[in-house]
Amino acid sequence: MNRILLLAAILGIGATIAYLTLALILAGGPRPERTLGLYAEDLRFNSTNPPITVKAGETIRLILINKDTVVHNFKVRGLIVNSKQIVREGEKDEIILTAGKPGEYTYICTNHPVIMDGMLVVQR
Ligand SMILES: [Cu+2]
Repeated sequence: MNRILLLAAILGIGATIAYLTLALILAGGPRPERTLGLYAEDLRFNSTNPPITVKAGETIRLILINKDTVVHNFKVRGLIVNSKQIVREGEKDEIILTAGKPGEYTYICTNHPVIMDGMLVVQR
């Protein structure tokens, strides 16, 4: 009887470890090193479309918050940014961005690319 209880306990611990490992894998992906707020308001990002500077290899979280009544989004030209969701008024979206090769890239709102554009600077 004790052997059955021991076996059940071992199986239970094994299942728990397997579950936690799977949870860690599913929650994986790059961990952001810092978070930046990006407000879309009056057809600009943060009033002036400021440069966003990151180090090569750094992962940042961008929180895009729409304060306008029109639809905005965020995209970096020439880079695969893992979210291009359109954010409606009052909504926000989170973008995890891992900087690759050093250089200067243009970020835009694809709905208003002429006036909602700034530089993403990836430093060495
Ligand atoms: Cu826009």
